[in-house]
Amino acid sequence: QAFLPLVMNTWHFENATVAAWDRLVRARGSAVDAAEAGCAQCELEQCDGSVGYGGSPDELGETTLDAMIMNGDTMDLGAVGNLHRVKNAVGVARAVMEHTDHTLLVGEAASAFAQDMGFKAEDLTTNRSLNIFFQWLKTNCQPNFRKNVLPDPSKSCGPYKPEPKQKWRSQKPRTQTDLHSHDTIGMIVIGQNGQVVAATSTNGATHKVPGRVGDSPVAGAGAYADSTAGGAAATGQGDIMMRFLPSYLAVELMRSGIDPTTACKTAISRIKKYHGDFFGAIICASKTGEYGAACSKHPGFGEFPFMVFNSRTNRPVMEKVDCF
Ligand code: SD4
Repeated sequence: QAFLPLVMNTWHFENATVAAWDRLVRARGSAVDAAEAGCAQCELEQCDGSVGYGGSPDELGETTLDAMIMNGDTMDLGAVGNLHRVKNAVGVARAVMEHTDHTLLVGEAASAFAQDMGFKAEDLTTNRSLNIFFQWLKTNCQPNFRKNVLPDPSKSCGPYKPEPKQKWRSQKPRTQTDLHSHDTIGMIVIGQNGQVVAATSTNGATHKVPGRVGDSPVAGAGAYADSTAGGAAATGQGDIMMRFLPSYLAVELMRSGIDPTTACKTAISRIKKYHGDFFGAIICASKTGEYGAACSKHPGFGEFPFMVFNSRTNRPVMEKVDCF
């Protein structure tokens, strides 16, 4: 049985769930307002260091952000990729949706747009992100690092390899926070009126090649919303996941009458066919508020937590799904 309204998000980011619910129900905001508020809460709190400023430094040590928001009533979408020096990436994504005819702005020009729209320019580097960067430099800086490129160690170190994250994941997590590091907030909000909105925000992959944009700001990859079918949002190895548009697939499966859990599983299975143990998860909700989730089993990642707040739970509840 389904219960609207619904707020649902990836991982255990409970304050984000509550922020979205408060905006939707207590402040009588729209589902767009709520999804923005939820993701913005994580950006502010730097959820697990993987959302917002001060996390996932790239090969040059800089933190950049990816975010999107999609309105399933109008099918409008705004997104930013590789956003520099602006903390509130989901706010900028909403500005792209509401103040331009475009869908996705990237890089320095996206930052210039953000500043034009009144967002503050600030350094996204913190002691924490610098430490991560310098630790990585110590072990990974090889001068002649990219094929057919003359060595220029002053420029960058690399090549980018996701190993540090995978190695880290296969270790026993030390704390609850460690367990969930390096993850994106993906949120689905369905208003009482049936409006489906999906949003994401992340600082992406650690030690990425500068310029890399992940799945989170890509329509149908990081998230998708269509009020005539449902919504979905993904987290995990975006470089792989974005090739399969898992959020779009899940929403289309729900449109055809498939239940949300099966839709999520099918979207993950499609990727597993080619990448047996990729790291990734997806949450799905049908337009009536039924929901489900699925994740791919990966060393050190056997279950995936997600948050649900609806008129039945009447409070934020963390649920878990076993990965397969
Ligand atoms: C990305 N999907 O940029 C994001 C990061 C993430 O777990 O969710 N990591 O690839």
